[in-house]
Amino acid sequence: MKFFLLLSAVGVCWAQYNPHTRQGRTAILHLFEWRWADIAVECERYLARKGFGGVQVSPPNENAVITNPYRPWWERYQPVSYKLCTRSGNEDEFRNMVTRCNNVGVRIYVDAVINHMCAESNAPGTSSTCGNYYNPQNREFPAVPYSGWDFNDAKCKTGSGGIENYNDAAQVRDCRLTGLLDLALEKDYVRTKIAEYMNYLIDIGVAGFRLDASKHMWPGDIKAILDKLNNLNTNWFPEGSRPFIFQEVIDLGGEAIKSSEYFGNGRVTEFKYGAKLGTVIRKWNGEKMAYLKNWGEGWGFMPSDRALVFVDNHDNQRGHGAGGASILTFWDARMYKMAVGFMLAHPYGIARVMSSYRWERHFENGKDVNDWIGPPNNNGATKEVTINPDTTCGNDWVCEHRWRQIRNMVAFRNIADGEPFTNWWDNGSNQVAFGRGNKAFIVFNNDDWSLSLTLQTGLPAGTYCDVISGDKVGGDCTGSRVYVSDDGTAEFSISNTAEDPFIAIHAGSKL
Ligand code: QV4
Ligand code: CA
Repeated sequence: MKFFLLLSAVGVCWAQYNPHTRQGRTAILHLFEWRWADIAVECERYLARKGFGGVQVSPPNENAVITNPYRPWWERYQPVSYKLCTRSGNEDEFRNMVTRCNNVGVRIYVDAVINHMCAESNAPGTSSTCGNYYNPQNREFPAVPYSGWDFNDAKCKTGSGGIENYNDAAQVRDCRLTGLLDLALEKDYVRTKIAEYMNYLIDIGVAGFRLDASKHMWPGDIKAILDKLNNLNTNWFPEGSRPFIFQEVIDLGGEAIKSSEYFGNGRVTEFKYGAKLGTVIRKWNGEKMAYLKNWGEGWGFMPSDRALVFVDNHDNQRGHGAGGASILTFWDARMYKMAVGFMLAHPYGIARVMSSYRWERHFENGKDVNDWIGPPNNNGATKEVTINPDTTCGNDWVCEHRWRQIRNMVAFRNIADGEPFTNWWDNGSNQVAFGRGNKAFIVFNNDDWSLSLTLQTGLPAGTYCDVISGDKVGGDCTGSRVYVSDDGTAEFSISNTAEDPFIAIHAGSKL
């Protein structure tokens, strides 16, 4: 029995489904557009202590510098080469970040843009983040090098050369996504160049990859690239560890391409999660929190052990990609905190927390025409993430991950890890509660009336600090307290007008 357990533990540790987070850390964090220098110090001063498992970073490879509009965030999804220089920093800074984060047990996952190079419409020249020459019209990317042979121009069968119909899997994979030059991933040369880039990052010490635009790549081509990857760097990871893989596939149903085609390669982003949770918390379409009782596979989501979940991402928080108007973001802070709280309390999937910057939104006919605005910057140079005396961030960095309610739910998820979903209660409407074994318990009131009742928590008797209204500091609670009786029950009351209409307690918040 012991031997079997040991074997299965090793199996889990090897697989591409495992984020290789340090024991007792679960959630991952997207530090969108952060500089490497800021991420390094954030790992050391905050993330390790607060129990974050790892960080998804913006693409580290050279991209086209776009000046019309001026330095949009999305220029980073237009590769020019695999050299490591971007607005986030140079190669030395990247290496320094990976080392420092790993040394405090926080992993780094790279956003790998390997489906395409930059858009055909960019002018030839050296307007790129490392200054390398490229000529998209001639398919010249000498810093890789790629040439005309390495693109899908001949393979794509649409008249425009772009994707015209998402019900045709071949054109989704072989044609251009919004004008982006589509790489011929069936060629061994192209696979090798991409694998060299990813192996370079693995050897530096990254723990895995988000594979951008995976829907636009054949699962078999992705597999052929992954088969060329090294094991993780043994300075920080056990011998034989495979890189963590999560593939960006937007599958809300009704298209030719299904998430399940990608399960063999690694995890897949579950976009239904944020779209549905937003609808429930907003109480749109007759949805209510009571229906969350069978949240997860019960809602038609992919298997939990294949899913990477999030409330919002860098695309759909500004109307790109999928999810639509139901997506909750920091702009709707009250509902957002509830949604992120629910996600982190619930056992389904690997959870990713979003950390954003503020931009000036300007809606015309319901669309934000400023959806392109890049990170806070001085003449294009990304601004430092400064920290205010109250621990929030300055320079227009939102730092949702530093909001008490979110940061404390990351700790809740760590403590609840591996515990079953238990003691569900609901009022048939938008008041719900559930526990995680005998480790943690959470109660929500998203109704228009107050909640006041006694619930079975499953927790040992004692006094617990609510980690939503405050923290446990020393032997005291800075927020409200919950008294669990010998029989595991406790009284809860939550006003519907509270700024945060939910309460969460766990083994680590017990006095
Ligand atoms: C424009 C026209 C095109 C035309 C082209 C001609 O709109 O019709 O073909 O010019 O040159 C930007 C612009 C876009 C522009 C294009 C090329 O928004 O208007 O095309 O560049 O210059 C991000 C942004 C995109 C951006 C892209 C590249 O979201 O707007 O395109 O970066 O800079 C689908 C996919 C999914 C994708 C999602 C957004 O299935 O994979 O759309 N999500 C990922 C990333 C996302 C990124 C990409 C994929 C591409 O999360 O951030 O797109 O790498 O659902
Ligand atoms: Ca493609």
